[in-house]
Amino acid sequence: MKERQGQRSYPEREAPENPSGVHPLAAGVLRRNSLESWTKPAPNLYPHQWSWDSAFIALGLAHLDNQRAVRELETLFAGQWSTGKVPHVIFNPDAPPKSYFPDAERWNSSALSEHAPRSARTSGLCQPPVHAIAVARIWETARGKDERHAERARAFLRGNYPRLFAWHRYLATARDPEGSGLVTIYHPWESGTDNSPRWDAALEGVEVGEVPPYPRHDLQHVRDPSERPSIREYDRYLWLLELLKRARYDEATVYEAHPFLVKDVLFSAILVAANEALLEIAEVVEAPDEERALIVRWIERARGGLEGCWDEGLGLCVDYDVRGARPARVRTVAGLAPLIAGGLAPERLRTQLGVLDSHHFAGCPGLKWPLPPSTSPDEVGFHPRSYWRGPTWPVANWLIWWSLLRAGEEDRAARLRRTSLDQLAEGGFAEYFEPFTGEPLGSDDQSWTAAVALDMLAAGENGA
Ligand code: 9WN
Repeated sequence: MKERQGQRSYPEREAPENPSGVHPLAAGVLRRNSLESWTKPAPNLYPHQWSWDSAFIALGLAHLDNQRAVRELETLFAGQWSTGKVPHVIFNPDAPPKSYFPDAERWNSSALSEHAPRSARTSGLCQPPVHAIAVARIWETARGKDERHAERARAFLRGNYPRLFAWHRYLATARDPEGSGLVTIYHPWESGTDNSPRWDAALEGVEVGEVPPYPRHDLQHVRDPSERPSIREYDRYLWLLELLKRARYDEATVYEAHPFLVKDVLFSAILVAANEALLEIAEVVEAPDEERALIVRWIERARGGLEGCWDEGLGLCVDYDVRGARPARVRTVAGLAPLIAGGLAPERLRTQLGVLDSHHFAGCPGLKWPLPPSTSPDEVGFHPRSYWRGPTWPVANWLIWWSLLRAGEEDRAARLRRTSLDQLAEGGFAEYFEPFTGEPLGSDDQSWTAAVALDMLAAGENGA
């Protein structure tokens, strides 16, 4: 990963339509954050490679430069653990000192676990598995071009499929020893929605011990500390990390003693969608029938598991705190997990769409844009400026938009797409937005924000 910033120039392709010049601006964000074979999630706040960011980035890059999208994922998968786990961060040895914490030394994963890769330094956690969805997009964009492009993409799929399969198998086994169809996370960072009130009750049950001192480099990169998780939350994050280290990142040991084990419905739903993408990939690479049958079983089992987390009163799915043996009844966008997992009966789909449009989410009076806040404004844990406690996140909008298309809800998807692009045309490629004022928050020039805009633009008005 020895590269200098800003070396890439992506061929600018004419976008199907281009509200207020979003396309060249989005391509510019990815170009500036690019380090040749991978992309920083943000210019300063996140100087390493993050797992689900890279998957979203590859989705956007697929439309600009298919081979660069391939390299993004190849670089990420080079850090895969022998268990199949794709780590949530791959550390950039050339990142400026004191730019992000916890750093590679704090994780110390290669010294602690025989399963960690030797060639790259990584964290010991994982993040939602958007990767197969990105790989499928690389294939879809390449096969529409000439045979040379298609063959190169096919070769990538052949090489990448076994890695994707091992990743999904790890999630279906090590992360679901109960066979429930639902993925267990060990840390809020694994959810990708770090300080969401989804985790408040489970974190309350964690008794924080002696945490070695740590810096908050992240706070240098935002205008106001309230945009980032609080010190209390960070103490818990760092304590959980210490416990995972004591367990040497060993799955069975973690499962036995770790105080934070939660069945994450959003993670599980993304895995269903990713398994559908994996089936498409399996078809292209002519994977063995047994593997395809297993993927189908994972999909069915997970849809069943999500059904078991359905909360009739909320019209949402809710996470399950394994340690506390109770559901986390909180209204957040993660509750749209059934919509994201797909394959819904018409009645269930109607309920989810009704909740999405309702005053709890996109229909909340006073919103700047009719886009769902990450946490419903009527939740006690809601905070309009604090990270996943309320702001609108463009990646979440992308997930919902894409799920609406898959559910055959083209008109609704078109409206959401138009609104999301308008938000970015006005507010830029912020990490997230204050839902009532529309103020851009967190980092500017966030890569995945630019990437999802490119994917939405490429799809055209009808998601074609
Ligand atoms: C911790 C990089 C990542 C995203 C996560 C987002 C945030 C990190 C942090 O940034 O998490 O992993 O420092 O807050 O919550 O979804 O992948 O953009």
